[in-house]
Amino acid sequence: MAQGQGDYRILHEADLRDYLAGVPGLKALLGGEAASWRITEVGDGNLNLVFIVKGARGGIAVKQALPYVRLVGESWPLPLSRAHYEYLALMRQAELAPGLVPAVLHHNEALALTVMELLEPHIIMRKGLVAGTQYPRFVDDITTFMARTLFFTSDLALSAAEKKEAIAAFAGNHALCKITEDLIFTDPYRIAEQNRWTAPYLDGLAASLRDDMDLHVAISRLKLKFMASPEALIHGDLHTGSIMVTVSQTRVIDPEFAFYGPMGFDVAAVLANLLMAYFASAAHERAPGERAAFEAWMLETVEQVWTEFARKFLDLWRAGAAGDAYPVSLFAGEQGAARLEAERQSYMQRLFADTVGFAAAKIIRRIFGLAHNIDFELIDNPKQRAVSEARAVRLARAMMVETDAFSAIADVTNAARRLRNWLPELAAG
Ligand code: SR1
Ligand code: MG
Repeated sequence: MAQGQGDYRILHEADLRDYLAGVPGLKALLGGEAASWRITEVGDGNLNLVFIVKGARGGIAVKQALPYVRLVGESWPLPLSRAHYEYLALMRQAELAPGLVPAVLHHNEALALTVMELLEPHIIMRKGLVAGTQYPRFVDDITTFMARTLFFTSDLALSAAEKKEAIAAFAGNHALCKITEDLIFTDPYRIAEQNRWTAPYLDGLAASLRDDMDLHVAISRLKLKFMASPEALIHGDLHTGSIMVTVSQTRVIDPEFAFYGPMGFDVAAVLANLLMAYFASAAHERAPGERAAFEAWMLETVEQVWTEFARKFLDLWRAGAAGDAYPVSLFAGEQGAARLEAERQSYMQRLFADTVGFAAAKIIRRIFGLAHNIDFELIDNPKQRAVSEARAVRLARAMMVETDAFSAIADVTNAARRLRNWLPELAAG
């Protein structure tokens, strides 16, 4: 089928049924008559339509980009091209981290539509964490995904020409980057129409964010790093809502924010969202101590995500980096090997500092910005929710402004543990 820009239309159930029936491979995969296929729109993200389609033989997931931000409506237009970048990223991630992203079965550029394997019985990880479920495969899978996708798209693995071509291939995804630049790195620190928080309890904290110049300097440095550090192909939105899990499988979905950016932003997204799940956990308890084992697992997981990621990334580097950075010819002999190893360690220390700062930014945006997460939102009692959020913000502010005090991942988990029962002073309700 010819795919011109003018061919775009928002697919409703009947159009989607006809469309899928016209794609031979999909028709066969679904099986039976098209009229009998069960089609359900299940999208609960902020941007797109997502349909699950089930036939007599099998099922598929269909994602279509809308020409606007779903969460806000038509008043906020957004380019359909994000579906193209998501498709590109999914294909690249599938090569680099096989089995850790959903298989793409079909893509239509003009309709901004991608058909993927149906992940079943997987659920969105964030929902599982709210329920207090532990995921034993998660650390190994997510660290393999991050180490491999970040290392192999960086200058450590690519030639300079390959890297620049790859940056260019994603450079057009700037509208999605701009969402991040505004919603994460700017709006929570100023008056912005779309900001919201648990009022009135966090009114004082929201106001203090707007006056805190140390924080404004720190977030601005992070924003610049996000805008001007094309280190690797990053997922760009790697929170626990972009990860689907069972206890034995992990799949990373939704890379529509992908571009060449700072590696720490992806690692931070994972850590920040685990930390928020940890701080929300106390308020999801039905009896005191009920979730103690889950919370201990959460903090262990935070530690292991960093340590395993760093170990795997360094192993890939040591195994032989074919990229143009750090030319082998400059590090010959025993002395060269020792200096290169020292350099690898300082590279990881810088990456850790970036990760700590970005994780703080990710936490603050979910508490004061436009897009919140169900870890906190499902806490019905607003005062209890505000207490959990204030604990997370206290940690985040320290991580962003006193980043040097967090030189190892245990510094982060110890601080989180200390804040577990801290009682913040909240504005009166
Ligand atoms: C307007 S989009 C809001 C958020 O949803 C996505 O998942 C990204 O996190 C984005 O910042
Ligand atoms: Mg998403």
